Amino acid sequence: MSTLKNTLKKKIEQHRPRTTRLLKEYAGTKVGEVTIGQAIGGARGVKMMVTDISYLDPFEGIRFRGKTIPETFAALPKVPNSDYPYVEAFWYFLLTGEVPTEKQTLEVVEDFKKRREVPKYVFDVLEKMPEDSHPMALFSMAILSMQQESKFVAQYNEGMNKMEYWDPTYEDCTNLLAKLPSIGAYIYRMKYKDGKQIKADNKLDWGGNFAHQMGLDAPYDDVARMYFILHSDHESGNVSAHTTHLVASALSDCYYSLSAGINGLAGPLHGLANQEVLRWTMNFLEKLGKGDDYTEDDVKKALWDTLNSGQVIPGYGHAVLRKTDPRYTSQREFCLKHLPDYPLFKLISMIYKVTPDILVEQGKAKNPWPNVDAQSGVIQWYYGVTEWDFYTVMFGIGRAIGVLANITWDRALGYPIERPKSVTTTMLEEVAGVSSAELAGSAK
Ligand code: CMX
Repeated sequence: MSTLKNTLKKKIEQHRPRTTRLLKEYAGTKVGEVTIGQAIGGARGVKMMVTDISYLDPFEGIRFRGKTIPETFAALPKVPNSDYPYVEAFWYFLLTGEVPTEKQTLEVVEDFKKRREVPKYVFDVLEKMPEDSHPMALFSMAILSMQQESKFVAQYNEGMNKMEYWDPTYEDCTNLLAKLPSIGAYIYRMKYKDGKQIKADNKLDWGGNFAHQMGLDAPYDDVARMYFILHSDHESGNVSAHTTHLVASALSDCYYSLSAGINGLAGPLHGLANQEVLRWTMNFLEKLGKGDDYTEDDVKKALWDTLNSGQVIPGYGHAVLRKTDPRYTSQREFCLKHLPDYPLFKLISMIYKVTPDILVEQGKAKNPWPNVDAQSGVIQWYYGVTEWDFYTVMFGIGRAIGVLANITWDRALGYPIERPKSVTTTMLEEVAGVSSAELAGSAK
């Protein structure tokens, strides 16, 4: 058994009694109350999921296994001659909560390489899809097409003890994760580079090989590592993480579950916002027609036009965060180091300067600050990835790290099928002490 799997096994055995005790002795203890606002309003803030892999504080932002983003980057072993860590080390860290040594990391790097090869039929499926399919539809389809590879399903069908579920889930998740960068790069080159594909380089790590197969030189390998780690996990309630968890809770395997999570990430209020940010910005420049000769007032007017036409400003606001997203800050720091004078970065910075005040003045958004998506596209653009409808695929490759680690733990701790309760509008009116007859009267 690999060091990672063995460490994970020990961690699972240590953890199980904690969950069992809470369930046996404290199942009736209240965690919070649910209001009518939460029942109608997307369950915002309802504490009804458990994960130890990351935690999102509204003001501080994300911590992975207790570490902030800068602490995470500083702690993990780095790829030689790179500023960023091995993504494989991060996978080890998310799964076990332990920072791996260099040796343990390289063991995972080698394990991923062995699992990297994508079955040919996946590419056949992609090639048969309509030419104008969105890259996210292709990505989701590619993941789903591998479902019959599931070791979990094979062992389940043979008859497997519930305590063993985590083992084939771990195997499935690792097999799937190892292939995702090659699938993403294939989609990119199939759609935008005349289908001229680049073979994987087995000397390279997961992030480095993605850059290689995309056809992009250093430091894009570091951009990829940074991007994947930053987008990995954002606790459990966001649409992609929650969907993956929900589908997996029916004991659907990781191919079904991740494909579903990716479909949720493809929505413009979630992961697709990163493509929307670039689309908004390029539209702004095109409509203005003055090249880089714009003023703060031009930007303000365009933002107000967006709001006044009933649309959202992409890349701003968040369901949990109430401050600038540290994932935004981390990418901004990258830009300040590598592309401080790049005109598009200056425009993104100007939007950052003026947008929060405008959203506050409008008075609707609870959080006027930027999220991760406001700052990611400019980096891609700078390094030549200007096809913005591909951006969410890269978000999805990163997000897979977090959600696959989570469903492995879901199986390890025996979390049951998820099934919250719905009520009717009349029931809510009864709780509120109002009647719909009054409303019908006032509408006359
Ligand atoms: N621009 C304009 N209006 C916004 C806004 C924004 N950026 N953010 C929130 N609002 C509006 C909401 O649409 C809502 O309006 P209504 O009352 O008319 O329905 C109101 O402000 C209150 O919303 P909220 O409680 O502040 O935000 P929610 O938790 O409902 O939604 C989010 C959060 C992210 C969907 C929302 O802020 C948004 O639409 N942002 C723009 C899209 C975006 O950047 N999404 C990416 C989020 C990060 C990610 O998942 O990748």
